[in-house]
Amino acid sequence: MIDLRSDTVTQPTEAMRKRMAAAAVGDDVFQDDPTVNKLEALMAEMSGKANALFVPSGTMSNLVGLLAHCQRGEEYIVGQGYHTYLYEAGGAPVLGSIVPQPVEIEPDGTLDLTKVESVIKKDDYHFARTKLLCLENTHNGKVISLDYMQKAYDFAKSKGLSVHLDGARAFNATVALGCELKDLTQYADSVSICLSKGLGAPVGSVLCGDKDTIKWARRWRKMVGGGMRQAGVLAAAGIYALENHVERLARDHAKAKVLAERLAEIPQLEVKPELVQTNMVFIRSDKAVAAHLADYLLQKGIRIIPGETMRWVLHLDIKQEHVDYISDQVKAFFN
Ligand code: TLP
Repeated sequence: MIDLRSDTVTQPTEAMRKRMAAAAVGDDVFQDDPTVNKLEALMAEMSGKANALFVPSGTMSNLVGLLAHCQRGEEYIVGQGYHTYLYEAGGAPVLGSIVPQPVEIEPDGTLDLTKVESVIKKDDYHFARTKLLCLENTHNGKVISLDYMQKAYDFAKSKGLSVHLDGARAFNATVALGCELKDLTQYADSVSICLSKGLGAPVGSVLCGDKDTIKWARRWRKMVGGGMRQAGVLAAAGIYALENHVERLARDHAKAKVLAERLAEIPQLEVKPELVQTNMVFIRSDKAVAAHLADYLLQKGIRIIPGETMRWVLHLDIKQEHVDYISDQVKAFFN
């Protein structure tokens, strides 16, 4: 099956499974799993932060990150369509009693800082206290520039706010920008990075930040049931991914571009190859046609999520020859 629904669907490679099987483990709640400790040290080093914390998912990493910055009744400003607002089942307000203040996202995936400024609450007991600006990079496959990151960070600091970066796909951003992770993460107080997306690990995310932030996040992780025991088998997959699967993300980006170019030749679909920056292709089509297309492709061994706007995601398990096969099958459907 060629699965385009997300880059979360990747299968661990043979070499990764070997590293997992051979991992030295301990009880990570006691902080004595050597492989988890190694992964956390590696991620802290790569992100230029003092500490890091291994957690089961990006959702939990964002949650404990937000809660490390905001106390009950405090507010975080966030993009209307960012994962930390829209796709985490309302975890931050429900579990953490913190208040999201969504702001419309600009076409390039950033937040307009004038709009952000306009929703910062003044110090008045009628209002929630604004504490945090939450960004996302990449957002819907779009890379947010270092220039914007710096501006947003400086702006946040001038307003006394912290910055959390949902960097679920931060490595897609750094590979596209041609920079190191720390060049990007220097503009955030905390960053959540997923190992289980384009990097191809089966499970896991890492929250990076200063000592205090990670100390709080560790406490929240325990509270929400994310304290794992012999988690070194999972951390080993993450270390393997960091060592072997970062640079190769460029290949996913190239495949996405080629796929977008091929699909753009089909008049019934609206695709803009020039907007493809990383591993995601967005395709607009008639909703009913998309549903038929999804059924047709499934019979041909290709899985997509149908819709008026579809996101097709390229990853480790989709080879160049699959790109040819996918575009041939889509063309065959429309012919
Ligand atoms: N996103 C998933 C879905 O939930 C939409 C996907 O298939 O893309 N931040 C961002 C920007 C994400 O895209 C995701 C996953 C997460 C955080 C959460 O990661 P997990 O799935 O590990 O909780």
